[in-house]
Amino acid sequence: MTLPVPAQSTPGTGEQSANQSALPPPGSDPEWFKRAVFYEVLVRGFADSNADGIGDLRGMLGKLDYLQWLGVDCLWLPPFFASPLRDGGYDVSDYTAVLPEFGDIEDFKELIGASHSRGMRMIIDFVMNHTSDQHPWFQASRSDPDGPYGDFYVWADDDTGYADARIIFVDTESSNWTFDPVRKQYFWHRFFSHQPDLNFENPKVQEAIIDALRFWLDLGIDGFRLDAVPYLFEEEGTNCENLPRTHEFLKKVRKIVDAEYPDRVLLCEANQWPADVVEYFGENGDECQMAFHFPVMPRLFMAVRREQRFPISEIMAQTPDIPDNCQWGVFLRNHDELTLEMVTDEERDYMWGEYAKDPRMKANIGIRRRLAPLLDNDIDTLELFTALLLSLPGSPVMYYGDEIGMGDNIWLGDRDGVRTPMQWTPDRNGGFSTADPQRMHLPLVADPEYGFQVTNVEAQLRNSNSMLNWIRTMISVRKQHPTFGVGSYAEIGSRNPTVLSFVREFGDDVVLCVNNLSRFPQPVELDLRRFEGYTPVELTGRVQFPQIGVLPYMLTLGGHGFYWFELSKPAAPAVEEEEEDWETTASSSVAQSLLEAGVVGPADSSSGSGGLGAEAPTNPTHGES
Ligand code: TEU
Ligand code: CA
Repeated sequence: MTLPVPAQSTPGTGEQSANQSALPPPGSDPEWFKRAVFYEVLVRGFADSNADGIGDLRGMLGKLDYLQWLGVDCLWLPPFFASPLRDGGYDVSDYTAVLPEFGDIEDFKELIGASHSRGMRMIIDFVMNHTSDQHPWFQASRSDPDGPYGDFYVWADDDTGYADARIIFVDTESSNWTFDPVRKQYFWHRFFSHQPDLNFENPKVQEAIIDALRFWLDLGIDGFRLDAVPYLFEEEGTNCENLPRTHEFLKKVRKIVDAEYPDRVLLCEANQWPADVVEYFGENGDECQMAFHFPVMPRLFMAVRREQRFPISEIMAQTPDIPDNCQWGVFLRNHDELTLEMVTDEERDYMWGEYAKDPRMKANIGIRRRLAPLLDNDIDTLELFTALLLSLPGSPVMYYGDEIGMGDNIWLGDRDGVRTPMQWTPDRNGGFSTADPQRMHLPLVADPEYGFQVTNVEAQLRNSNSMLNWIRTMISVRKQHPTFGVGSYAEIGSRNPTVLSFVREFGDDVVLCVNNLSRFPQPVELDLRRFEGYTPVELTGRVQFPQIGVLPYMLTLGGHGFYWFELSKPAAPAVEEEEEDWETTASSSVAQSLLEAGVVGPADSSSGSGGLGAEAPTNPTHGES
């Protein structure tokens, strides 16, 4: 069932011949990830090609045109390796084998070839911290302690070690140690007890992991999302997170990847505070090129509910600069719960109070809901959040289905409620699969508000005002301004705390972003003196706004409204040159802009009446003196 995805708007981006990559030659674009829009897509949940109710690689192959049309630059595939699937594939039982339900290596090769031929890169998840207890390494380690795999895991005679290490999956685990009846010892695990941690003290483990990384890099992937990297090494008396040995090993991996595989990215998942996360870039950018900015994510949700910018301003202020060759990964939601590991206890209670009114919405230290339900399916708030995702410093990482406002199912276990099948059409199984509905690996969302009958790609493709088309437009606007990917970030303060404003600058590409975090219309006056004489042009409609003068720049925003303004340099810098004292300059340009704003007529400009806050006529020709 192919969807009527419109032919590629821009010629040449259509499909090259299947095996001819449309990507720049390897080695020629090492920082592609800084300008990329990422899209996390679960193989299991995207499209089922063989009617067994389980999404698969060939199903995804059939949807690449849709992802290219949407404007995705890089796919992120969570684990699709052999696994008992007790943790959504993050419990790997063979690092170099595709889970048969998903397909095989040939399917994967074809998928990556077809993705590259559309100019779309692909990174895959790699779970190096732990394996499934079904992995042959663990089976050998427990049954033959003196054998070659005896020391592949972290074993101990009792469960008292590393007592300062917190438990992450508090819903299911009461200890990070589990006794193994075969080996009659305890093994260490930071996540589920069926996910024993690998012992990175053992060089053979490091070697085996690096071999597995090479296996996929040889197949042409563009990089890895490195899962749960803060926990690779343990040390008594520490919280066993972010240890120097962990950073050493990641630097070793980076060196190998850079040396043997140009233009590949390492995107690390370190759910940590900003000061700890930036260490994963390495002092001089010699560790991971990218890292998710976990702390900003929950604060977007906090700020909009508190209708105050401070949660965002504060965390951005706490976020250290990063090496030039590095980039943050910004996300709103992903395949996990909305994690509240990196907020204070009060903030966590506040977030649970605001966003998890039903206890079933809680999972571990977070909230297992999708974006649209979290924001009460309010289109303005959804657009505001998407605008922040696409304009805050870093590369945006979208989550499959959020582009159509998919709902969730809090009655499913663990985090499966946010991993339900993609909703392509109002037909059977939402067009995800032609299997019998009862055979779905997870039920499709079928509630009156978010059900696939109403929320699906087909319906939104047809409606030019749909969330889907709007997001596609915003992604294309973003692509026209490299500053969104590589520009600096500077917050513009104002007396109205409900409005978050910041400027992204990259040479002449200057964009002012103004965001109303409150549900009510808000006025804001911005100190834009350093852009005096610049003319703001709103980016979605290319409408010119009044030229910026020395006076505070007045804007009004609708509830949860936002603006993206391109600030284009004034044609000819008129007055600046003459070294006039401020008094006259100010008065002259004040008069100038009042004049231009038509607030006062030429004759009586000297009277200075009208002053601050006077409405400037928004006629597009304004400023083209
Ligand atoms: O999660 C690792 C991690 O750090 C968790 O804290 C994560 O941020 C979240 O709170 C977990 O729900 C990764 C994967 O994203 C997750 O799906 C896996 O379950 C976990 O690793 C174990 O592999
Ligand atoms: Ca299938």
